[in-house]
Amino acid sequence: MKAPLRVAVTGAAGQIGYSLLFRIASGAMFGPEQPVILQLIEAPIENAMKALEGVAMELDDCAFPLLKGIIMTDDAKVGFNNANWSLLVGAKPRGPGMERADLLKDNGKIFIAQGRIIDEVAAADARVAVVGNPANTNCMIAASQARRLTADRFTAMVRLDQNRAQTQLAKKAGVDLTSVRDIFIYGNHSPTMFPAFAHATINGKPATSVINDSAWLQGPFCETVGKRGAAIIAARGASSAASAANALVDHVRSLVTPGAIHSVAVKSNGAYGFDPNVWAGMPVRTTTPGSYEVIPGYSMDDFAKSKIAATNKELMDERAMVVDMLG
Ligand code: NAX
Repeated sequence: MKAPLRVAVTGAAGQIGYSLLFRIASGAMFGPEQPVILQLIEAPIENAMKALEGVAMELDDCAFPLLKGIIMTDDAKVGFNNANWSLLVGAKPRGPGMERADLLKDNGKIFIAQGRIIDEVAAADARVAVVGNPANTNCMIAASQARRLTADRFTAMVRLDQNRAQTQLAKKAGVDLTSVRDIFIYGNHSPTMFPAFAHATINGKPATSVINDSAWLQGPFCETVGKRGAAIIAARGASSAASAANALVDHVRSLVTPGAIHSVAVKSNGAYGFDPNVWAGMPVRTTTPGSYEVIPGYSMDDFAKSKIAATNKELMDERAMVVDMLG
């Protein structure tokens, strides 16, 4: 039996947490041979810790063979201690009438503190995946605090957007979604993201020739993927949670699977026209478990370049709003 992995999860009593923790404990994230210890972190507020106790009772009641321990805490130093993976799901939601700059700054404080503590107390092989919004910028902020851990250890999730795009292409083409490959998300996890349909394939052929409808690809396709989160809120009265948890399972599973090709928001190396200081969605190939390389060389036409310029600008604007907070 392998030694258990320590998986810290913030916002563990929230909506996404409620779908996520059971998937981790069942083996969906790290595989059926890998035991885990869940280190659940909540905000230091009474209701959250009480709700967390209920979630932990349910985890106990699942009798997951791979679950070797549960830690519940509102102290980040305890929660991130020796963590191999830190999944940063908890964040402050945008309140009514709140300016985006204030949201960025309020969350910035949370991610500065968490970045510092992870750098201090997490395991030597620590990896961090950020979900809490604005995810790319929160990830950049957390990474800015690290002195021991290198920037490549900090990733943000754009996998939900990739999964959404894959399904939309499959539906339009009338094929099984497993026929759709190499659909990558560039840029911010926000409506400006760019699902680069020109490189996607359907049954091995270019998606653009199978679908053969550039007006749909450039218009409704990009819009549906970019605004899917809002459509779910309008329909469900609550933001996407199960699909977001599922995407985080995919994000981490792909990052621990050498050879996997997938979209991850990583520190830009200047590729594809992104500013080198932002965290942007890119196509990556996992090299060794937890490590990856950006796949270079996809050619971008004028439409793609303009979409990437817009999402890069948004990321740079977000960075400018918090730059005085960075380490
Ligand atoms: P909830 O409001 O249900 O849960 C958030 C939880 O985080 C709460 O229990 C809260 O007490 C906790 N929390 C807040 N501050 C904390 C702190 N400093 N330390 C530890 N815990 C803290 O939100 P939920 O629906 O679970 O969404 C969580 C985050 O994911 C939000 O920021 C949301 O915008 C973001 N999303 C990101 C997505 C992505 O693709 N990157 C998609 C889904 C989701 O919208």
